[in-house]
Amino acid sequence: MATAETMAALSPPPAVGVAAAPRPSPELEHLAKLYRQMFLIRRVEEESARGYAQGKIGGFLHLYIGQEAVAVGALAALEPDDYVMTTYRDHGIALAKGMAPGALLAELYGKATGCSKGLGGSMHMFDKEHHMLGGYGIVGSHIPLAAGVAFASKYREDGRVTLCFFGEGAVSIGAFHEGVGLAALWKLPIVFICENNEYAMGTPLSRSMSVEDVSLKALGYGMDRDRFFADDVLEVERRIGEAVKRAREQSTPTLVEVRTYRFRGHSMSDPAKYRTPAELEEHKSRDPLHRARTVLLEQGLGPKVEELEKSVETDIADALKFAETSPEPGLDVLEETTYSGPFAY
Ligand SMILES: Cc1ncc(C[n+]2csc(CCOP(=O)(O)OP(=O)(O)O)c2C)c(N)n1
Repeated sequence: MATAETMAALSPPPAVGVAAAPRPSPELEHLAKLYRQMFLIRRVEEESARGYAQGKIGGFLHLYIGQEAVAVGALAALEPDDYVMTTYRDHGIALAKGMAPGALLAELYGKATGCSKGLGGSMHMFDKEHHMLGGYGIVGSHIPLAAGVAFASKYREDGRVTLCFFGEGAVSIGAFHEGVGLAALWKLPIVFICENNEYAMGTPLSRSMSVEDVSLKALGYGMDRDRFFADDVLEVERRIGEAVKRAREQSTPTLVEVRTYRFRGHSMSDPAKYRTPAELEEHKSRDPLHRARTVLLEQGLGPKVEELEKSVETDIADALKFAETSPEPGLDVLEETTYSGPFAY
């Protein structure tokens, strides 16, 4: 069942009429598909929060609620074989890249069927099949690694693009400048996406950077840049799509600053008292999920919305059951991944 938070934000779709509705335009069908992905991410995150509160999930848990349009819009602009790397706030991006909700929830539950065999947890969503090259816990650390992935694509001439997501807190870290500088110098097929959600833990951007327009950092490296709000998932797809096209066709990198907001604290242990309720409400009133849903309802797609929300609830129930009933990793995995196997020497 959807939580009170989701249901309060999303009013029920109007009752299904008897007359057959005209077939929606391809653009509306596409918006419905993206809305389903955003709704799935939000519901997975709500269930993760619930599992954490119940003590079923250990370690850290950084939720993506509020930022869904960034992952869904950006990944809609990719080809399936393209690569993605991100931070510890990785659940939404992993799902948008195609990871099964069951593999994600099982990983959170520390189960052997999780995407990282239950050994990584929330911050380490990795999915080789879908080219999701992981969430990383050290701020900024994956930015040079992502440049390396893009270098490999250029060297192999495989035509793939890498998307590298990070928060605005990473932009003052040395690794950001190392990765971005080399990508510009070597003209790598990569798009750097700064998800500016205004806070790095409890520190607002205005207290950590002298220039608040993050995209201006691109100028110092002679790199293309863009900057926009993530209220409209289709606009995110379009704008990231332009950067992806440049990367694929001209092998030039872009720094994109996407303005967004997280509705929850930094992690589950953060009550987010550094911001006012009014500020939070202001951002919630621009919730990208609500916006996409309103467009769909206004265009007469109420029955479709109802159907897809129901199908998400079924997927979530199946995924939760899978995570709950899966076995924990055995001691044999511990030895194999520590003393033998591919990393042993
Ligand atoms: C190198 C390093 N320094 C500090 C930390 C502790 N830390 C974890 S998350 C975080 C804030 C990062 O904020 P931001 O990059 O804006 O991403 P967001 O959490 O907002 O998505 C910090 C300082 C860390 N993980 N790595």
